[in-house]
Amino acid sequence: PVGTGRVVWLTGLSGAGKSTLASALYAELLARGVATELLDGDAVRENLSKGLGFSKADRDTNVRRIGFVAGLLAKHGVTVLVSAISPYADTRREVLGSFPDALEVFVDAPLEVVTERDVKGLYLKAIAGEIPHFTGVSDPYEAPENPHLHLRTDRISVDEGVRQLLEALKV
Ligand code: GGZ
Repeated sequence: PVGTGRVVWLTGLSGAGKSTLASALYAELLARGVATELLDGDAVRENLSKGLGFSKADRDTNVRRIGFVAGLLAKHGVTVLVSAISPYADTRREVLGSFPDALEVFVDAPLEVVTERDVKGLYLKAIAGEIPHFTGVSDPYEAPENPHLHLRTDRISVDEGVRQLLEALKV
């Protein structure tokens, strides 16, 4: 069906829980028969954005590419779930601003918590200076000032996060 699908844009630090929430929401939407697609930072960087690094210019290019693909999908009525750090407020504003009803979701856990979780061991390396431009450690993260949804993943469960996302989507 051609129509306008929603774009749900999850932004936050590495390890905050963006991918976990996006994939749980994706499964739930599929189960409800909602046409949906997932654009995950990791998968995008392995394919669409292969070769890009983590300078502001490269991150912005990555985020704009994701926005472009999200637009193509949304045009066909697909609910698009984006999971990418997308650390710069100006670029998020630009890309999200191109969708009439995009939801900006701040997936938030304090730096101490994500450093403690350190799912991939990246924070330990970043703190040791082995990864330059690591978001939250040696590179900026500009938190959304007025997100549609602010999920504190150190305080709520994945199920509760998904519940709030579904409520925000009104599905
Ligand atoms: C941040 C980095 C970096 C640096 C590698 N800074 O948690 P992850 O591992 O799986 O997801 C992170 C991913 C960041 O890609 P994004 O496309 O989401 O970033 S952005 O929106 O800013 O373009 C992380 C890993 O790549 N990673 N180096 N320096 N995260």
